Amino acid sequence: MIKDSFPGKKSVALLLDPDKTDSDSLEGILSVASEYKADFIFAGGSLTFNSIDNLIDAIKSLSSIPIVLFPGNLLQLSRKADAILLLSLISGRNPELLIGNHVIAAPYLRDLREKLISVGYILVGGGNKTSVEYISQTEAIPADKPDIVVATALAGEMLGFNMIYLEAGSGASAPVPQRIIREVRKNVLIPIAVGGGLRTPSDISGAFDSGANLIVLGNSCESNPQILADACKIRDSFRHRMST
Ligand code: 1GP
Repeated sequence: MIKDSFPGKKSVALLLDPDKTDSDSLEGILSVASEYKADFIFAGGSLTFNSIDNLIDAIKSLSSIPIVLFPGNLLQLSRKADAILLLSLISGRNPELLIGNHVIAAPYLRDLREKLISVGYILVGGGNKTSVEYISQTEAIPADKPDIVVATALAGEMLGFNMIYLEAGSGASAPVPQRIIREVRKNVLIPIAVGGGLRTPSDISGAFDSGANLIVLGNSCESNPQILADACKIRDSFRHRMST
């Protein structure tokens, strides 16, 4: 079961958005993901022009990498994924994204319990306002306020979330600062995922080095699939270092 090992060691996830993925690009990026053994395919996005089930079917026909639902909204629930992130936007104060949507989703999810991974989802502001901030109608925690991020992550851990997700927002001009990841790592024991604006090998190794267990890559892989291969190689070198 994915949930039990999620994410047990340094891991890489490729994020595919149903609205940004066409069949040609899907084939190309999934062949890189399979060759370099990406750990997970995340499926989800901020808007929902296209069906998440169709995307999951297409991914399954091309790869055997576990698919993790990363739902941007209730229209993106699916029974087809191997695991489901139950995200609570704990950096914000929008009650629908803290508990309201979960109440609506719970009856649908009750027989999928073994697939659920509860996530304390924390937006960290960079510069530009991101889609997730606008759509969620919440404010990200400013990147120069690490104490607030740490306090929020600690509260998430105390409330029993399985994982903390530090999110700069898809296409963010800068990723979550490494000192923030480091501070959160020092303070919580549960796994930390980091995503948004990771574009270069040094962004990726910096995030791992600062304590991220899982890094999530979306936009950068669309324009430069090689970055996914680089990320997997960096992950492998961290795993190797940790096992020696
Ligand atoms: C997942 O939102 C990210 O956490 C993905 O961000 O598209 O900027 O990689 P990018």
